[in-house]
Amino acid sequence: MKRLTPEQQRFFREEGYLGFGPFLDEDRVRKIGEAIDAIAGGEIPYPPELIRWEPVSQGADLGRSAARKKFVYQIRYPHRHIPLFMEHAADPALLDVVEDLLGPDLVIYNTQALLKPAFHGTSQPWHQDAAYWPIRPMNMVSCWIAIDEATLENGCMRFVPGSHKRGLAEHRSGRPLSAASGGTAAAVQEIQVDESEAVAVPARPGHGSLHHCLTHHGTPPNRTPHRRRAIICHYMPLDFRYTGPEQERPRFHVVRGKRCGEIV
Ligand SMILES: O=C(O)CCC(=O)C(=O)O
Repeated sequence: MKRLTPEQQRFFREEGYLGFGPFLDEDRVRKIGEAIDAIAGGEIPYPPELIRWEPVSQGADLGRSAARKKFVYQIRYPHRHIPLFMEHAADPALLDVVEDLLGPDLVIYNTQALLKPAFHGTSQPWHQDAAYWPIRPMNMVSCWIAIDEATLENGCMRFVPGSHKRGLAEHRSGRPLSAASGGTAAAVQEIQVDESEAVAVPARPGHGSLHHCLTHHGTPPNRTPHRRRAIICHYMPLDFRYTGPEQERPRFHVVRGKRCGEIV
């Protein structure tokens, strides 16, 4: 046991999620926030196909940094492109928490920054991460950390407790995604849930939550003047199998355990 109490581990096993914090101190939150803004604003080079835009951005002048910052909702795989995000994903303090849930050999599946701009940040419909991911067994953990205060009003995480025990549900395709690649669906995947079962997990900056890849979760839209940014790392144990098309297979970083440092 590295960082979670037996009660926190039991809660995660039973409920499929866990509110946790702090993960990050103020300085780290500020640096990650600045890097997210610099990518979103086009101030540092970033592969354009890895940035996704709010549906309301259509017709906007995205050449201007301020306008871009209002419309980016997803920055994919920042750990592969910016050292600060690799440092974050491999931060021993984070890995200690994840090790308590997944065991000693940890691999990064993916990272992303998800932004909900003020006034028009769209919802992330209810889904299970495993519906997007060509990885088996379905035993992965996501570590979601707020960069700005996340409330129910501006789009904090919501989970359906215990839903990870119900297997993979059939998803339907919702709104199209602006750029899709690498074993990821071309449209937002969604499921129906009974919202009366859901719990919200608001988070202060630097705090957040962990969830299992089968847990039903989603976030409401942001209609407030307060933007909501988050940095998310997705982890899996070393004994994973990639089941997507071989030509699209990414290379995954081993960040802890017996093959730490390898790319597999
Ligand atoms: O941050 C959000 O809006 C949604 C996050 C999410 O769906 C995830 O971390 O899997």
